[in-house]
Amino acid sequence: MKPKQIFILTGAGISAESGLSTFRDKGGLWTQYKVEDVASLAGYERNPAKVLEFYNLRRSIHKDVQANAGHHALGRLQRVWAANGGEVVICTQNIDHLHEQGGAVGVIHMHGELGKVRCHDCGDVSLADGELSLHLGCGACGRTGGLRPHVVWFGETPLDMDVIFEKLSGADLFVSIGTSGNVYPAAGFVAAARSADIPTMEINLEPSENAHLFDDARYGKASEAVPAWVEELLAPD
Ligand code: BJW
Repeated sequence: MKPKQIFILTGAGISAESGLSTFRDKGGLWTQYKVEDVASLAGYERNPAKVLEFYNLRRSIHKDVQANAGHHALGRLQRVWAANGGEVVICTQNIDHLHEQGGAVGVIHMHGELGKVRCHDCGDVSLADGELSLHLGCGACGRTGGLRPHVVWFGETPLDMDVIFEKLSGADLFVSIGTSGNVYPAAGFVAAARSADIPTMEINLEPSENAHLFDDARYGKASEAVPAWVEELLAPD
């Protein structure tokens, strides 16, 4: 029988073929930058200009990328499932907007969004065009210098965890796509699904750290493996 509620977790691998670097692969971001310098609050407090430079570089790259066949296939799956009374929840660790560009709606960005900033002083979150700088003022409280990228760094609490666990516990299929399974709490979702007797599957270029926890797996490029899986699901019984 086909699943009704599908919970999909995605990571950097789904956006790799759109031209965005992953983190831990050869040549990935964490092989070029020190995580503790650019992805921790302590690093930001030590050298905010350096952190803003890192995110400005990524903002300029993200501006020009396009969703690939993997993102589009998930958008299509979500639409067809909704039209038939089911639900596909897409929860991404990615801070890009390629799922939305691929037609997905209600995407949960558990590690934040590159296109937004958050005021370190008042917590206000807003869209931000152009370069981030220490000279920008917060539209809500007016303070200058406190606008940081709206992303989740190590040691910070990922966003929307209540919704995530509610949706995950109500799913009847958990699918993990393009993530290495190194970073918690996302890396723990497969174990949570298993302990709730929810079938699990991973789609990745290669077996992830958690490969042994999945009931099923498909290994290959996201741009091919994801559309192939979606076609199978959409095929008549
Ligand atoms: C393809 C492909 C293709 C390539 N097709 N596939 C000790 C034990 C357990 C936990 C901890 C611990 N010590 C500390 C912790 C907690 C810590 C953590 O997990 N650390 C580990 C590293 C040990 N976690 C945290 O601090 C998190 N917060 C937290 O735990 O709060 C407590 C809390 C929990 C629960 C409820 C309430 C409170 C926060 C983590 C924040 C992570 N932030 C980053 C940066 C975000 C902003 C930015 O982008 O700059 O998020 S780090 C980075 O890693 C980014 C990613 O979202 C995240 C995951 O990476 P991802 O997506 O898996 O990428 P890769 O590169 O690792 O893998 C890519 C995969 O794709 C590979 O497998 C490839 O094979 C594959 N691939 N090409 C298909 N074409």
